[in-house]
Amino acid sequence: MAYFENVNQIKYEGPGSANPLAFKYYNPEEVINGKKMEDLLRFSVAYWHTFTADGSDPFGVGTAIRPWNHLQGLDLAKARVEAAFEFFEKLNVPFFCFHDVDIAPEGATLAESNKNQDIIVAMIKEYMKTSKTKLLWNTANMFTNPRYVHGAATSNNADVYAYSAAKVKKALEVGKELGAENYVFWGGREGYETLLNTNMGLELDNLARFFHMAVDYAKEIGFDAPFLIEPKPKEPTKHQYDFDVATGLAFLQKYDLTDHFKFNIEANHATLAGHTFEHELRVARENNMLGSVDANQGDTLLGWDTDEFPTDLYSTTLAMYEILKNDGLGKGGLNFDAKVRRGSFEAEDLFHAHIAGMDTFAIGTKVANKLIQDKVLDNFIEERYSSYTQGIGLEIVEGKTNLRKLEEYALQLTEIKNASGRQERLKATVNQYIIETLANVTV
Ligand code: XLS
Ligand code: CA
Ligand code: CA
Repeated sequence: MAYFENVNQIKYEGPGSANPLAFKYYNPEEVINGKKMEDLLRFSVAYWHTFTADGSDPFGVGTAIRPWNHLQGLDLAKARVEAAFEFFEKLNVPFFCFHDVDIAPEGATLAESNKNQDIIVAMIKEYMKTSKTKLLWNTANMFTNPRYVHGAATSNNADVYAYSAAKVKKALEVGKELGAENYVFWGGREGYETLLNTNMGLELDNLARFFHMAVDYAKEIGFDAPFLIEPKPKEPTKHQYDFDVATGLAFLQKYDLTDHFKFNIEANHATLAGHTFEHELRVARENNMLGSVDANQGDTLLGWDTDEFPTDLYSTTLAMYEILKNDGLGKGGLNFDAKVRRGSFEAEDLFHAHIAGMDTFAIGTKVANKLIQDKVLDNFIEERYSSYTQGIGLEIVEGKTNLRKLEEYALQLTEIKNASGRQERLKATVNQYIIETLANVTV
């Protein structure tokens, strides 16, 4: 049965195409700097937003019209798998991601939930035999069920901690079974609401113990996918422990976990933390910790995680600049952790949204690649820091000086000359590159 019968295979038709159900800029076969776009961008569909979510919000029930809406329980779960693989194929997307509870209904007990999962995982595995679409990452949802009211691996309740450990154990087994490229930990309720009732030290120590146990178990079962922490500052907790990349990194360093983890960076989480998307990517890149990306965008007028599909060329350009400078994402990818708006309730909108996101990243990639090839920013930055390539600057970076010698030097200075940072000029140059790239691809 076809779930999306009004939609045919989505193809690259180029910028001149008037067909809304076609790629205008994303050409999977096009080679950018030696790599096919498909292999460079590694796009992924988020199962939860695309097949599980229904468009409900705190003020209203779901609006999404989906061909599986009339089903329930395991029948619903199975229909979603069928629909998912039809969707992946029509969109020609190489990856997908899921939480345990997205794919299979929770049972009354842990054993029952695991049994439901086994049925659906077997079905997914069967589909994956003939599909080109692979699993970018999976994860355990430890935030929706009321048992996580006080957290999961940072709960005050040891029974909840044990239950969460069992969920992760199962999720690692599922990841191995389906050949997941990565495994993600997003700690939505790993944080606190008020310090008045919180033992922060114990919670953080317990979280680290939890991660170490996960590392050990993955090793034991031979699941060698990189582990990724996905930082987010808040929502649903008031303060989440893995606030941003820098905070997450300090945690990993303190608890001797840096060898086993990298980061999954989400654009909307970056902006919620008061950073730009590219800031978080840069911090990860500088520390060799860039694992994967949740590609979406927030809304600066709203204070929450809106998970919109990325359509901002400026943002995708600067994000891809970091990713290309990182020499790609390795085993990571660009996962559309993004949902269609509540008003975009038709199934066809799922295609339009992904096409928009893929095209926006394709353009961003082209612009970023050109900026890098032409060394526009590199040359400026090199010149800006040139004082460290000679004289006293060289002595500083080579560690050949000290406060006494620097004082001696400073006392002799009669005039200190600074040069302009030329921020506005550089921004105008980036605009020029975006406009020129668009002009060159337009037929
Ligand atoms: C929620 C997070 C979540 C993670 C996976 O804000 O983005 O969806 O990506 O648990
Ligand atoms: Ca995410
Ligand atoms: Ca999010």
